[in-house]
Amino acid sequence: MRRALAAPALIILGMLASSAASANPQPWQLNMARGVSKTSQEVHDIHMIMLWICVAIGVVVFGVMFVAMFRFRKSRGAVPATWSHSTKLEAIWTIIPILILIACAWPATALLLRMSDTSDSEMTVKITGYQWKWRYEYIDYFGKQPGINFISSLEATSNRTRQLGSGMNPADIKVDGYPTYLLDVDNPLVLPVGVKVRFIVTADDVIHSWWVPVLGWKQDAIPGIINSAWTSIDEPGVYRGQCAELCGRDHGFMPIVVKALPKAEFEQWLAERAPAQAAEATATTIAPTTAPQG
Ligand SMILES: [Cu+2]
Repeated sequence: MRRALAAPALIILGMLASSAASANPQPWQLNMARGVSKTSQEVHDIHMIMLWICVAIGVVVFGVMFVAMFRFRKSRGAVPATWSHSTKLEAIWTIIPILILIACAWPATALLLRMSDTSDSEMTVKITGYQWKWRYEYIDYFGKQPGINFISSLEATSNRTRQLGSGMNPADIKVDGYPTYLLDVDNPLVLPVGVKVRFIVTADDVIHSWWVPVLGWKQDAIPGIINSAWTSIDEPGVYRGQCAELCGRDHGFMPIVVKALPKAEFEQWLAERAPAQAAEATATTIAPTTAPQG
């Protein structure tokens, strides 16, 4: 019996451990990942506390129920009590849940407030959702305007593979051994590590939702409305996400990739990317002025 239980227990422990160790989702991962920012780790910790509170309540409630069912069953000669009401008991089973709910809501609300506080951010990125891709505009980086603005859409091999009768195998698509079918993009959102990044999130057609699980939040992208969120990523890496709001035919084909670089490397990327972008921008702004006037 003990041996029969050991294997599943080990598998579950392994899953919990692996989910904690790796940033991106793994096959059969059961729990949410701890994430790569302080916020996401706080979200994970609060989730675990709430989970264990619920488990404890479940054990007590079902425990009392099963004890009552087995010990006081008719075949053992149990006789029903004749009283129908107890104000004291009702007060107790009202007050205790209220206290438990307050104890849960207090830290959760405090964390939600911290998560929505985008003040003192050092960088701003505007995210716009389209059917079925994302646009990233680097609005501000420590007071400077990087002038970088690009579209991020599903990477070409995944896109070819998903076509009917492509004959291509989704399992062949991997980046560094990690299966990335429908999870990779042509232009990832590049961010620096250890910088408070404010995101302003909107959409240009229908409602989308920008969601990278390891950042610990998701934010709706709604046409005509600007939502905001923030993160400060602790570890360099490649973090993957999805559009999380059903947005039409290709909803499943607009993944999100965040590439977090150490600050120096990010600034180098910024310096290399900005002139190329500026050249593109000039090319497009010159065109109308060379056209015949009025
Ligand atoms: Cu979408």
